Amino acid sequence: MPEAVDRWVQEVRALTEPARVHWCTGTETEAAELTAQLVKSGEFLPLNAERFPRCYLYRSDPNDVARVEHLTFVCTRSEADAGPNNHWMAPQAAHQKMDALFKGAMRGRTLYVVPYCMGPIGSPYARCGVEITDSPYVALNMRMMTHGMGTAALARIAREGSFVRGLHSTGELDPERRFIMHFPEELSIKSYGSGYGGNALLGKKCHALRIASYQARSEGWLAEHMLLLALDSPAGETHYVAAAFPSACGKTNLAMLVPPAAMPGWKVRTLGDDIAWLHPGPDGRLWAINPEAGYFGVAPGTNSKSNRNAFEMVRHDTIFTNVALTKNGDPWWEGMEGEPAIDWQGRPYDPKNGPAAHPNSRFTVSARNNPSYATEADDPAGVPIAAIIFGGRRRALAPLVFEARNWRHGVLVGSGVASETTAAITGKVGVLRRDPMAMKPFAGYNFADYWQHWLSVGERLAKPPKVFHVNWFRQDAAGKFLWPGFGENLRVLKWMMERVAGRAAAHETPIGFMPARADLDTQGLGLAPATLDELLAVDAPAWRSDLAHLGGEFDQYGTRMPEPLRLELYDVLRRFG
Ligand code: OXD
Ligand code: MN
Repeated sequence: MPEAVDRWVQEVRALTEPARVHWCTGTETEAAELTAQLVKSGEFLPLNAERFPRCYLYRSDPNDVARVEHLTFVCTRSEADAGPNNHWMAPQAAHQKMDALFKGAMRGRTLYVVPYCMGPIGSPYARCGVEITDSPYVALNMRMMTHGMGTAALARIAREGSFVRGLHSTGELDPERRFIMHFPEELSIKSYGSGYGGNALLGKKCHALRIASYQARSEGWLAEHMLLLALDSPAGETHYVAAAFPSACGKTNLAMLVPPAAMPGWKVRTLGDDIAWLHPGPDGRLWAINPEAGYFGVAPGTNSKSNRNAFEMVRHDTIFTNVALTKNGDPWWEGMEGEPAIDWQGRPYDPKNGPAAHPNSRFTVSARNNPSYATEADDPAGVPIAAIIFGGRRRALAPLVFEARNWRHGVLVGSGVASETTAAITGKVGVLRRDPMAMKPFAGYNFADYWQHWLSVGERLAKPPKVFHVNWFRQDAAGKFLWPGFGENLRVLKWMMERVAGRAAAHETPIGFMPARADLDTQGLGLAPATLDELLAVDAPAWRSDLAHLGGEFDQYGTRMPEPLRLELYDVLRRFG
């Protein structure tokens, strides 16, 4: 038993006064016991055992259904280190506030000690943490979402000595007493008052993104909100791609893409659907691991057409959160065939009450359930990245695809990512917000320093990946999507990989390199040439005003803003003439 962990557990025990302490081992037996306990207490509803073996439905408090960015803080000693991109609180004040909430918070409850590893347990790039939680639902989710939960992670911590401390209590689920605090300088997290997803499964957004991004900066790597996929071509080539999209923009769907019938021989295999840790390798390439071992995916919209792999993988050994039920006890959400009978709050379904499944309802499942699982995800060395893709959900402006001129321009493209908001966070849906590198909610430090760090990482890459930007979500004036999306996105990936291999044509525009209509494989799609032209158009006045807006965003960062990025922005403006 690592002494530092034991000491910390004793401290937390004295503060929170639980009735019991349970050190998680991660075994099947333990998981079965926790599950049985949740079934007994009524928190888990077993689903139809024949059609959905070992699947359960969990309903969260209706007040607690999404990440709460306005209650999420980065507590660095200096406010400027957290940056205008984060809510900040002084560490001492934050600790005081949180410790007052945690005082006696676990009375009558069990304190679970959840050691875990982000990344393959034998990987030098992996990092360990321990989450203390009073939620058995969280412990079970962490078992699927992380590597080596329990004994294996604890053994690594004993060897290494260091770990991220994450303290969590569901508290009273009172939104007035809910805070997610990060102390990157201390490698610690305190989360109180929510039992949901990214607020409570501390390995994910809190550790693998906010704390890790800070750690990565001092250690010379990047922790990013990116899916990771392997793209196999009919000629037998494999390329690894990392892609950053804001929440609920289809990262899981892209990571598990099923090729269209018109593209035989192509294959997409999944390494990860949400987070990538990227390291410059000794060979001058960028190497990536997925720190996670499972998916916490958005259920609505997942169906046999949009994502056949995901649809199949959630048919066994899955925890569903806030989905609806059919009359047969099967899980149901919008976008699926059939009818809901019971809504996400357990009421008989009535369309007057809104959607049957909560729009941010989720499935938690082990990555190994995925029929398209890429075994390279287990490689401790990671995989070399050929391309980084940025993207957002934008009705207008951003074309289907363009390629940055070089790494530095790619950093500008990433910093300009913007997307229309979805249900993954609380707040308004459909509002365009700037979400640089899709990391607005997740960068654990000042964006200006973060962009500088991206530039510095690029300097260490003799063979940097190509950087692209995509937009699957362009609409015409009537609000109709111009691009079919889903499996057909492979056509765009194909062009990118041909670019990487130096085989595909492109022409230069002020925003970067773009395919001409004929450079994209659109055979059999039935897209009107005018539609393709619209998808590939660069609207100069609209771009000028978008870049001016981005320049205004940069101004917020004052003198910390890296000069090369400003110069890059002027360069694009200059190209527009
Ligand atoms: C997620 C998110 O849950 O980005 O992955 O919100
Ligand atoms: Mn995410």
